[in-house]
Amino acid sequence: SRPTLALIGATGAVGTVMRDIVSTRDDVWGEIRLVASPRSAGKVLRVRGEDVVVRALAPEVFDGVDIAIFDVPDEVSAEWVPIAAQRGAVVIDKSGTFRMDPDVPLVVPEVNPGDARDRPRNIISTPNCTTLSMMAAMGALHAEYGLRELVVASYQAVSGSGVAGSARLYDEIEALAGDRSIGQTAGDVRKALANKLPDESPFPAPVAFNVVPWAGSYKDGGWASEELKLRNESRKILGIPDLKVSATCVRVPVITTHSLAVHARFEREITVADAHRVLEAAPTVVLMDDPANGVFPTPADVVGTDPTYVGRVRQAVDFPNTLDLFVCGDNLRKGAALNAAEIAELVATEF
Ligand code: 2RA
Repeated sequence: SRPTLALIGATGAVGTVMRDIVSTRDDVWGEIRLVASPRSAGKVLRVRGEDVVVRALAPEVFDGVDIAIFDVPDEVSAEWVPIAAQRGAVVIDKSGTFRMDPDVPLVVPEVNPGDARDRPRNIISTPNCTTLSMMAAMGALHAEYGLRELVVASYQAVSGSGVAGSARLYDEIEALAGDRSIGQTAGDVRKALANKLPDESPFPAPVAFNVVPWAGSYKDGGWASEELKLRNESRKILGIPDLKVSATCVRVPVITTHSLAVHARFEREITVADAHRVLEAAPTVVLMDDPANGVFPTPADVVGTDPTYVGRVRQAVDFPNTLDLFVCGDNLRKGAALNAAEIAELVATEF
């Protein structure tokens, strides 16, 4: 019989994309239940062309649920994911709470689909959107050439911080639009925004007319949590416990689609042609690599689509077996909702 799916966090930035994704992919679901905080309960939202009333998060909403996809803050997942799992649902969790738990697989269907079957806690984690944005491409290259080191700089979209992140960039742009004197004196953007948008921003600096070298929370040694996630999660997904990874995460004035500049060293010799062949053969990767003709991926051209886009593949001149490349992926789709939906579809085949 067709499994019952519950979407927890149905009204958030990812939840909205999730409803679109389950409405447009092959329909393998019986009932689809929408769940959110009590604040959103009672709202009517459309899924698969039908109106569904949002239910408030409570233990009973998991009765009869086969698979539950959670996209809620870490502390909500910490409390509610075990409740859903104990009530018999296979939980696919997007939060950071369980990702590094050795009893919870961290799955990217293109890279380690088999891990989804080994889930002693009835929980499967889906990675951080920044890690996910490069995984399909790096997984394909790793499978043939053996990845040894990654040095990454991210260019992260504001919707990574949810609806509030997108709202903030739109508000900042609106507040500053038309003022052609802005962005020319130290602190002028900050000052103008302090006057016009006194509410607290989800970002630690202006994000319009700016780039912000920070994503996530403060960690020892001056690292941002996002940078450590990139390291730890890449190691776990790729199954390379000693993969060397160093990252700098930066927020940029883009609404949706994360980009990464990746410097990757491999075990075996690899040329640009080798990488092109592997990436072209990877079903969910799109190669856009003809810079002489202005062809490379940019967020504005890929937002709203499913694949991982790769361009600017170059042989690093001074580093053996090393490529530099640029990756773009929609952080709300493959970076979040789509990966969770693909894991859910994998699990659904067991029913
Ligand atoms: C961000 N990766 O972009 C985070 C969201 N989970 O803020």
